Amino acid sequence: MIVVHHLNNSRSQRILWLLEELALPYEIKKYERTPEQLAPPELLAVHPLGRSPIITDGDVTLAESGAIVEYLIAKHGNGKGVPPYSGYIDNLYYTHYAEGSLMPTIFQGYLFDVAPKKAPFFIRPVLNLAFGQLTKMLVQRQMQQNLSMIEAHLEKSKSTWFAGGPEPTAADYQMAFPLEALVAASSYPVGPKIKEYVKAVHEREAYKTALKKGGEYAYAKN
Ligand SMILES: N[C@@H](CCC(=O)N[C@@H](CS)C(=O)NCC(=O)O)C(=O)O
Repeated sequence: MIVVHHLNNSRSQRILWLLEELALPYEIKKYERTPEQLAPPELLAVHPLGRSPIITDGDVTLAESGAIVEYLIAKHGNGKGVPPYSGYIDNLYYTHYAEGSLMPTIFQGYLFDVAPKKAPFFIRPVLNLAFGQLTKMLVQRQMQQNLSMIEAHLEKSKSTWFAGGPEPTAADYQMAFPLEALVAASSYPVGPKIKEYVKAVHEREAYKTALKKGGEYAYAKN
């Protein structure tokens, strides 16, 4: 039996969505974020980094959502979730880009925003100024480039999905999380194609079922 070590409000929602699309039996072991929004220490007993998602499948314990998505499609997909030949490169790129480039940029923006708020009140004005400058110099330009690239890709895609095929592939399971987070919880100017894409993900029956099973998740908003 596949077990998903699932943290509330987290990337592991993408694994539940995939498992529902593949119609596989699985078990969810739920973990709650601490008041500091971190994963609880019990996850360290499953994997040395103690972050979610992690799956166990027989004697395999696997972390890193991209690796989990590729493993589940290859080992248990029965041909589902595989891109068309013409979409092989797009699938490869967006599967890795989601966590390799996009998420770090989003997270950098989040840190620059939150750092002054966590500081003692008397140094907040200085930090606001410094982190505001960093956000302008580093994050805003990068976010604009990232969002334009994704918007242009979705505009030219032959279908709703990143690899241009009839069904979601690994690239979609990886890209849906950052895109829905950007739509639901950021002030970045997200383009119409990205919004349409997030809506299409949320309309999948498998996604809805995964959402019910996963519990608290703040980003399923259109
Ligand atoms: N690149 C990893 C990121 C894993 C990760 O940072 N997960 C977050 C949940 S979205 C987490 O466990 N955060 C809690 C913590 O860092 O303590 C992946 O895609 O699996």
